[in-house]
Amino acid sequence: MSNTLSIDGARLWNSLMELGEIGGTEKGGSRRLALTELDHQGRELVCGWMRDAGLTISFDRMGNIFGRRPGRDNSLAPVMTGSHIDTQPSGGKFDGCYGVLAGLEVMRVLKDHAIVTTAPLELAIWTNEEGVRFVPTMMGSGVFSKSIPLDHALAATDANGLTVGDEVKARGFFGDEEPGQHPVGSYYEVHIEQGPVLEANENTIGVVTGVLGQRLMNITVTGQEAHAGPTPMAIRKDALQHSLPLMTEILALGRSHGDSGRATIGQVAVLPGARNTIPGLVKFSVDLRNLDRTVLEEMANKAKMAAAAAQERTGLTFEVDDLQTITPTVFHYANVEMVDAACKSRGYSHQRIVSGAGHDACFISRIAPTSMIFVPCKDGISHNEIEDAAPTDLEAGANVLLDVLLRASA
Ligand code: HGY
Ligand code: MN
Ligand code: MN
Repeated sequence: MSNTLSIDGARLWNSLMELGEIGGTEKGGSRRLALTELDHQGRELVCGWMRDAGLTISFDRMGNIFGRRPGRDNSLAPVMTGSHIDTQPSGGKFDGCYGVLAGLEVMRVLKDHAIVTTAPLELAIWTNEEGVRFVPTMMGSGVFSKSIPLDHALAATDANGLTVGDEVKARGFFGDEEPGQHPVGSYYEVHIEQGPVLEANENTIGVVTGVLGQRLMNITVTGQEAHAGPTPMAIRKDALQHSLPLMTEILALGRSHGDSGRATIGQVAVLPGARNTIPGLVKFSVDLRNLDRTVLEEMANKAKMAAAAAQERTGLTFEVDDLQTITPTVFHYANVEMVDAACKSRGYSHQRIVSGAGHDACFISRIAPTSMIFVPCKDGISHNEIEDAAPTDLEAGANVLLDVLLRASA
């Protein structure tokens, strides 16, 4: 494989910075929640770049966007790359966007050099990967891979009662294509690691072999609102007071279930939210992860049992809402080896790594041979406005993607 061809790192960096300005935040991050006007503006910008790079754009009913580059034999299933450009509420410029724009940069380089592959290439932008405004998470790729029913996804509502279906139509990224009708020959996604491993080991590339599984839940605790002054402590039905021990127990699950165990409570609503009213209702999110499917199930069961025991002990109501189960992912050996070979041929320092973060590649790996390419991010920080990455690492990851896409579509 000749490595004479390389991507234009400055062009990639400039596109990342320009996209990052849409929904730009004070500390240099981005806020473009899925299917908001800002997400729409980001999609419009990137679709314009995709057209300029010679791609033909199509959408499916989930608002997933596909940019297609024809090959010599268009009867072949496309080799696909992609990621997401929706962000966390206080997200960074690189999570997801790097994968889309590195894929775009590959298409730009191939156009610059008038290179035609045998199989067609496609660049995908998946709808609502982050699952912040609308649950379930990794929604667009989940529906595309038939892991999430389309109707369930389109009916998902945000805090204001707006549905995904309404918002996809309103933003004009609604296509007639049934999600998943699109053949995929193989899929490669490049992403920042979002953790500390590559930087600590001073490796440029992570050859991703798999992804932790996830169990996402909401727990609602119902007590009784009462006055904070006259109500003695002994007779209170304080939903927050009785939520705290359960939250502590759930977080401890992340530390007691192996190196890949994770437990996070990222959202907590305390109602009615008045300083001098005893909380009658608390609703909180639970995000459990593990590489071992059985252990993940054990963690989820322990969380549910702890909630049931809390209800027994306190007399308050503890309701567990099982939102989403994503089984651990093992990427395809041949695709992983292809990434590894590309790193060796480029002389990039690299290592095998498991992803703690979920990615669209998890779902796409259920319908097509898939692997991922990681690059380090500064201090391993992500889902944070200060998220940062070295231009040289971003360039290296995109070069590996270029080599892998060329090889896979040869
Ligand atoms: O939650 C995740 O791992 C991803 O960032 N959606
Ligand atoms: Mn991501
Ligand atoms: Mn993310």
